[in-house]
Amino acid sequence: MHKKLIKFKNIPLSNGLLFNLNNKIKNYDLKVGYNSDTHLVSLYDNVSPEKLFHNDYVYDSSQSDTMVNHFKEAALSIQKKYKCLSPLEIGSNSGIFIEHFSKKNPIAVEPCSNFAKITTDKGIITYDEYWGDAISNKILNSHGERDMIYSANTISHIQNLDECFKSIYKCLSKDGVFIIECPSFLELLKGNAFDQFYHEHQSYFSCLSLNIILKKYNLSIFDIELYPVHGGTYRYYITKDNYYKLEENVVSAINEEIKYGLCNYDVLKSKMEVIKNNISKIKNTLINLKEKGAKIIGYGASAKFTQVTNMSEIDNTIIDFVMDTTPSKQNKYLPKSNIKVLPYNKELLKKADYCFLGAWNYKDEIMNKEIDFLKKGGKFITHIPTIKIYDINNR
Ligand code: JHZ
Repeated sequence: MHKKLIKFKNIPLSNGLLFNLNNKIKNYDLKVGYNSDTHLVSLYDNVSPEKLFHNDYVYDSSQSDTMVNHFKEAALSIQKKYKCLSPLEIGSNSGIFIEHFSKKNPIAVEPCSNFAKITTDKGIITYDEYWGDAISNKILNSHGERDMIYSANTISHIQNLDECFKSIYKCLSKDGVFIIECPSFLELLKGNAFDQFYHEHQSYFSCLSLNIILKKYNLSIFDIELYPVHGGTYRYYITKDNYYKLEENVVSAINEEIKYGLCNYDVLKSKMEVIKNNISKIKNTLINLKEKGAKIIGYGASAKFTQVTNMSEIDNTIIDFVMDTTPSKQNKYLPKSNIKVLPYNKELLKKADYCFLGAWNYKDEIMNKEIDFLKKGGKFITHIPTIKIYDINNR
């Protein structure tokens, strides 16, 4: 049974940056619901995938050292564990995972053609298509079954899970392994990371909900690892027809989720109240600082930055601009808040008393890089798990 959890009204697309302030923006309600049969929390009445993932897509995973290292380590560790003679990545973005398989004839699927081109330029056969029935048939016919299918932060973007998992089952060899990485819903709730709710993120998987859904397709999670990236990410190892033996850590992960209350609608509802409260606190803190004359800038124009500013009604009268290293985001404006994205430049930090850390998930990486700013009295603000100000003494 489907139950409503929370609705955020009039939210623009988090990566829908504007070329100029005359551009028309479209806002959509962001509706989050809970399915009491599968225990999956997901969006309903979402916008179409074509509006979200297209040839002007701006998110580039290679802009953060943390992610570059994470995906390299993932690629090496997976190749140590499994043969990986016929790897496939679904949602390859800038290719920072699949490029480490270059000696093994890898294949990539990436619907954003600007990023598909980047992976192609790295010498990897890349199909710029949405994952589903058509592309899985094409891959099977042209290249044969895959013994390792990897997908990070993409399966949680796919709206038609039925077609997605049927296509995986079809392409995966008998002894193949299907590996999904995506933020853990348990960690999202523990960290109050409400800014992970945005239109791109269709499903907020827990180990429990994902396993229930996979079982309908004769797929199941047999191993699991937790990584700190994106606020707490699970790497799920999935087998076809129970080829691999179930590890105890999967059972423990599911038990922890049940104990926390991920099957309990009232617990989830009460967490939504905490989130609403935090959103008001963020708004009040930033407005108070601004009223006292503070200069506030943003650091890292992540999708989460767009979400937190719009959810807490913070705009360019409060945050002067946001710096980001991603060329395709620079000199554009964040939708609705109208905050301008400037190319990263250390000198710009000198204009700020406070730096609002949109990319809170890279707090350590960024604070280490900007230690001089802190030493000179600058402060960072993070909003997850709750609003907090860091200076040189408490970083
Ligand atoms: P970052 C993306 O979310 C989008 P976002 C997507 N929907 C998804 O699923 C998640 O990832 C997992 C910049 N930056 O990685 C780079 C600097 O400028 O938190 C990025 O624009 N300087 C696919 O957008 C942004 O910050 C730096 O030193 O929330 C971070 O975005 C660093 C470290 C980052 O993902």
